[in-house]
Amino acid sequence: MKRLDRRAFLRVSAGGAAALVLAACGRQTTQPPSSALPTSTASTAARPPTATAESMGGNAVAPTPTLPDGVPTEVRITPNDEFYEVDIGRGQPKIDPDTYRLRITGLVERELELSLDELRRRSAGAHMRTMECISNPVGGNLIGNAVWEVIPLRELLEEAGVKPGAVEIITRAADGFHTSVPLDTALDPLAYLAISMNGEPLPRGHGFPVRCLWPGRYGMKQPKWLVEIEVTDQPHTGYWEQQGWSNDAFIKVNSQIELPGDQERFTVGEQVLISGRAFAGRSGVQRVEVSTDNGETWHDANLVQAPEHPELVWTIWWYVWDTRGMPTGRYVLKARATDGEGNTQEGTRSGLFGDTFPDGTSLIHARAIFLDETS
Ligand SMILES: Nc1nc2c(c(=O)[nH]1)N[C@H]1C(S)=C(S)[C@@H](COP(=O)(O)O)O[C@H]1N2
Ligand SMILES: [Mo]
Repeated sequence: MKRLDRRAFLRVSAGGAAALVLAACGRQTTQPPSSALPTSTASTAARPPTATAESMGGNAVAPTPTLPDGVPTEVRITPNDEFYEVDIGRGQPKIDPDTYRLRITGLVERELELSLDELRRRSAGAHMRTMECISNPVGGNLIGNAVWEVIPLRELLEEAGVKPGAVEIITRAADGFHTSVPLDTALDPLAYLAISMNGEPLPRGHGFPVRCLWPGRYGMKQPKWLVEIEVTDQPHTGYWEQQGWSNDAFIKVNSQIELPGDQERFTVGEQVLISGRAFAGRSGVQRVEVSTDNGETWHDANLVQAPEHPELVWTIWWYVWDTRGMPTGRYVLKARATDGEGNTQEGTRSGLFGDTFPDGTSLIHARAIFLDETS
């Protein structure tokens, strides 16, 4: 908990005495308890260990601004009909659930052929997981978060009995799409097959009846309409990989500003809520910083993370910008995230496919807003 000193307390008001709020800590659940919100009654509840009532200024303290509306308190789920869809454009297969079979073939002791009912019986319950496309551009929407009912792939591979010499699994889909991941990814206890999405059977556009959910990799490694898993001793080159996209497809640390909107106008003195989402690979998001001066200075944002395996779910972040006393004009807002291995987003250039080719982008998202005179 070394990071606690730097991150556990967040200054949400300016002036001589700041209200200090218990904020995000590392990768744990960070929903701010409502009692720690900086209302006038709660502002003394979460005070840094070093501050005393006297040093906080007693009655001379300027009134603490209340939090603006819309401060996120939980990790958001993307409704199925708003969840982005990417496919290779050969039409979305229509699979009959009664005759559907998932085949596990190749370097195994016993090939398996599993019906949807047989898969359902192996369900390990519902788990939250974020999916992002490798070609999601800076500030883009090719990312979504859902609760999926899952079957751990590892158990199926153990049932089939993986033979020595296996290095990868090739995953094949009903639309002709195919890709592969190393065997150790397939055997990761968090490598799942999904059969439902946000409480409904997997929608057709998202791979009915079965899709893959692998930890730490972009969507291109996670087939929808899955029909075959072949265990192999030969490295395989998948559909997008053949066209030059990354074979690893490890998710790069990235973040998007969602609020405020681009070119939005505020009045000097307002408490401006800056918030968005961040996502990273297997190590998760450990920090998000916000700049209101085009990257000159950075401030730690509050993090709101999933209670279970937050590293595999997007991190919602927020920061309240106190604009009292700021000059009027145009301000460039930026957000940058750092993953669990210490990789921090940098740079703002934009190249081919929004700089996503061939292995995704980690460039910083920026947004301009305006501060106008108080009327
Ligand atoms: N069968 C099949 N699976 C696929 C694809 C595809 O074209 N066909 N596209 C992949 C890509 S590039 C992404 S980003 C994700 C998108 O999943 P979604 O459409 O459910 O968001 O599915 C992956 N799985
Ligand atoms: Mo993708």
